[in-house]
Amino acid sequence: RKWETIKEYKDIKFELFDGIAKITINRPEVYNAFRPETNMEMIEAMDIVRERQDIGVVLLTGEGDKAFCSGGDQNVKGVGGYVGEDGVPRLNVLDLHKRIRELPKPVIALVNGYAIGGGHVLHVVCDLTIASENARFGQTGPKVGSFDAGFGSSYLARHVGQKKAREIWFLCKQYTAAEAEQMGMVNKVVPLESLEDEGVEWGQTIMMRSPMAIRMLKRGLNAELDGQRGLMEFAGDATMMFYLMEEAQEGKKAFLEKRDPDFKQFPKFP
Ligand code: 1HA
Repeated sequence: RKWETIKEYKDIKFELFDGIAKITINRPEVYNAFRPETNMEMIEAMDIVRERQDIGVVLLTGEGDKAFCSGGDQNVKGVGGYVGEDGVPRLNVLDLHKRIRELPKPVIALVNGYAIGGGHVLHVVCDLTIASENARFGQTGPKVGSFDAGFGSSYLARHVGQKKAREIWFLCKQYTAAEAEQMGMVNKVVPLESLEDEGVEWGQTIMMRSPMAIRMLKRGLNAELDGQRGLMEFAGDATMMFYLMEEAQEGKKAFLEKRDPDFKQFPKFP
């Protein structure tokens, strides 16, 4: 399989194959921990995916066979956030969470090793998770002086239930891929050497489905949990679909032609 580079970055690889984008966190020396620049690059890559018509699915993974992502890079954890080369402390992985959530295309986490701390949250936020047999999952916040009470807690609880979510966060234990699958936060476990193949196969299957149907399902599943914000995304797409209809075009045409619109011609479905 020949992955073609979409854009060169420092901390990530951003590649394309058959309509499937792959974002790989490429900092294996720190178990793919992220620093502010890593998140900025992933955010930009997600924005490119959003704009490109030829991309339907994203795979998110980590370089090597040790880690998917070990969370925030502890070497640059400063006062008020993780400090980038510009000296500014940031928690900008939260902006990446929002991008993943709002992207009208599925994001599949391919967890190839440790998904720990902020790295665990990252897979939680993705639409689907496929894990290799060697993957290990867990939170560390209360052990290392952090917590993610946002999607990392509330959305996790939707996957595994409130009791398990509290156990994961309060005890900071690690869980095997099999345990994570049993808990309902992993869709499938495969051998490490088949992880990418499985991800590409899922991606290709999704690419054969109706993009609008997939989009509206993601919006609807989000909207139930995301309140007014989720409703806004759902409603935005309803407007987009309305604009595809003759009925919406009639309103615009009548305005431009300085006449009353003839909406009577359109059906009132039961
Ligand atoms: O909670 C948040 C946020 C909350 C709200 C808003 C934004 C947030 C943003 C981020 C986060 C967080 O991510 S907090 C949690 C930060 N991460 C961690 O606490 C995980 C730290 N790492 C570990 O617990 C372990 O390394 C491990 C369970 C993943 C693996 O253990 P293992 O197999 O014993 O390997 P280890 O020797 O510990 O690590 C391998 C190498 O990777 C080490 O480097 P070396 O000594 O070989 O040079 C280790 O230092 C490095 N490494 C691992 N994780 C990190 C790391 N270096 C920097 N940062 C890391 N997170």
